[in-house]
Amino acid sequence: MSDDGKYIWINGELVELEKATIHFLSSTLHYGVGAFEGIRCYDTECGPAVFRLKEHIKRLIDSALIMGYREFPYTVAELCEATKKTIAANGFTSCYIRPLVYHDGTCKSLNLDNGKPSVGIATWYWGNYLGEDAMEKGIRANVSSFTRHHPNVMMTKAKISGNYVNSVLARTESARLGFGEAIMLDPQGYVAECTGENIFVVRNGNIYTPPTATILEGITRDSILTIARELGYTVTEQPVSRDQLYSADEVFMCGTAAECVAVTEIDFRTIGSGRMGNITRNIQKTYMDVVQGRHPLSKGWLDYVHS
Ligand code: PPE
Repeated sequence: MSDDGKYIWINGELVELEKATIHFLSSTLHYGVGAFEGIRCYDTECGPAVFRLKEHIKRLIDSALIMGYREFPYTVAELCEATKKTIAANGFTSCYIRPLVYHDGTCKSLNLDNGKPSVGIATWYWGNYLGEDAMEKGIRANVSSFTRHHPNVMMTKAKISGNYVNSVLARTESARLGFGEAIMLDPQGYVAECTGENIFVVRNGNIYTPPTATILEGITRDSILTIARELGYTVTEQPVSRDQLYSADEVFMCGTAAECVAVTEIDFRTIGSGRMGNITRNIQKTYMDVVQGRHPLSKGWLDYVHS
């Protein structure tokens, strides 16, 4: 089987991947007027299960509304069902899920009201986003020369397609410099997030993470706040400076695609021991137990595909 699912759900129909095309004049293609999600389905003892599906679909619809649509054609429940239907049709036991809201208007207008939202849901098999070894060995990161969005320039709570040009700039630069991921600072110069993950810092046994004012409110970040507190750690949401990263005992990043990955070096400075730290390991292990259905928290957060 190819890594890509054979069928894409588009506006209520399952369409073969090759036939799921969009018009060349689509304003989503020209201007980035789209909104998307990244969700994971895990292979659990009770069959395939989607992690925090409702929260992801709610954020998808919120992204579309933040972008300016005044009406959205589907409810959260309808798109949750559509997601499960797509996974089942493609026969995946585990996969990555990419719903996309795209504008069916053309590039001849910048007015969102000249068109309606369409929705597609794709699925594919995806290993770890930051590389095969990332989960065990961690990654090396740089602080990007590109600044993360100001929330009044691009709507940072929304996963708007066009927002990701900023991530592409930073990620491409980072890869060409030989790093595994870029850490981005907000317009005030504080640590914001990575190109596709949120970030946590461990100092003297306590955990810190930047507040949500300028960042994407990650669902993995939210899950890890709960997990870390359940494990007995103190977690504080407070501004983090670049040099607090350099002198941290541990740094880790988290997101749906990346899951939970240690950062062992930043801008050529070794973080802690230079290996994944104990707190990161503990949180990573618990997170993987939760998403794979082996933890009491799994119950409220997993949505079984064949229920
Ligand atoms: N910040 C950004 C900028 C971001 O893109 C993500 C997700 C997160 C934080 C973490 O959010 P959450 O997945 O809800 O915990 N990045 C997606 C991958 C981006 C890409 O398309 O590449 C993801 O993890 O699915």
